Amino acid sequence: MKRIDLLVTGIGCLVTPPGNVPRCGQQMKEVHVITDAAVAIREGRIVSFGPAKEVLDLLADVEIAETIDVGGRMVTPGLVDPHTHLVHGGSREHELALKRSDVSYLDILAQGGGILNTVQNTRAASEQELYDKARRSLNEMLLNGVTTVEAKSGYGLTLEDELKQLRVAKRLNDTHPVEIVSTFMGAHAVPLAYKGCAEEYVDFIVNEMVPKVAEEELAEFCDVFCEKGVFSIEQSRRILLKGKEFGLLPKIHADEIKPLGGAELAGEIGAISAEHLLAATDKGFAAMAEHRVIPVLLPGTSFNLGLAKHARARDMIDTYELPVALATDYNPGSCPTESIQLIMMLASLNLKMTPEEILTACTINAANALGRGRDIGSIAVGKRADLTIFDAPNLAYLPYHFGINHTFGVIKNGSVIVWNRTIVTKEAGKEEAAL
Ligand code: IZC
Ligand code: ZN
Repeated sequence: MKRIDLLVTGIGCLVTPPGNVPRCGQQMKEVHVITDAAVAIREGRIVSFGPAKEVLDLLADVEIAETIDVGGRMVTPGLVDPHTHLVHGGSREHELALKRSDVSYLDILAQGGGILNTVQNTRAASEQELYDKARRSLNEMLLNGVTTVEAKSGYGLTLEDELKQLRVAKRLNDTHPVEIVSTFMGAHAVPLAYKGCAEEYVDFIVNEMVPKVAEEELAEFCDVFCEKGVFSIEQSRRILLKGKEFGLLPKIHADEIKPLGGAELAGEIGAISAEHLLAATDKGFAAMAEHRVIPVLLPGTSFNLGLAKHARARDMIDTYELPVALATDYNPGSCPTESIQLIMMLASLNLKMTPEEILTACTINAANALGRGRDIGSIAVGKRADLTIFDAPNLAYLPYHFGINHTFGVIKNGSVIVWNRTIVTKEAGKEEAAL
């Protein structure tokens, strides 16, 4: 071995799911735990990890540029948040009272509020304003231990405004140490200009928006809010297949409120993931299992909407052997939180997932929901050195001691970017000082 750029020592316990591929069913519980561990990093990638003694023996004659001691803390792969609506203008705290007086999410939308309120604010905001706001949220996510974030458009709903949101996401990716993965979601709501003419808006999405987004290489994925009163199964199919034709892999907000059959559609068209799934049926789960669709569950949303119903994570894992992933769904309406650790607690409380399953869901399965399982999502030789350092003695401690941030430090691409709960560097291989 040649030189090592960074040696991370003093790891009380290193916990990681193994490998690159989605971990299904009972595999989700199988995580590797190594006590008194070390990780060696070169050029942003992991070159060795394991019991500290073994790693140090291997490095006996190797030049080590920098060593950090994490003081006995727990280290996991950097967390991955595979479903957010990161870039948007404004906020919707005025909807809180409506929600608490039992006006439903879909009724607020039907009355021109909800998503459409954020559309107004996003259109009115400059790129710089959207960038500054999203960057603050991204810093929160980073301080929570997240190293890769998916970001959807869908608050523009005109070609120019959708491109504006996607360009902001691209600029964030270029300038902030956290990696941003972009999803085009022009089919988030039917804009007021097309009220009563949803089909014409769908024509516009498939004929104008999808080709332009693909041509400008502004997104990797295409998503649709497939829901009663929003986009139908037929409309969702049309949009997602057109996206696929243009190289945008399908994702779908499926069966969140009504069981429309979004999970079945996800199977049929070979979506990479289907999200929410509170109302999904057994037939839907079977279709997802057959076509290897990753369920991305968002327990913060059902919590914040005050729903009694939760996604059937146990059935998905135990019966259908699906590779469940978790995400914040950070958005200004149904889930205004950047905290992935709150989501981890809710996955324990309401989805009855074990701490091991939760880690797998927030790392390797989430990475695969973004098509990045070979690069991130586990601690393995050759993968990116994205690590989260927790002030916690073990995995179960995270959902147990709830409501606070346990992240002490974060390493992204081999650079220490959070230390002692503070963002510490302007580097990490990005063009411009971000922080
Ligand atoms: O702004 O309400 N569910 N889209 C679908 C959202 C929630 C985001 C929002
Ligand atoms: Zn969403």
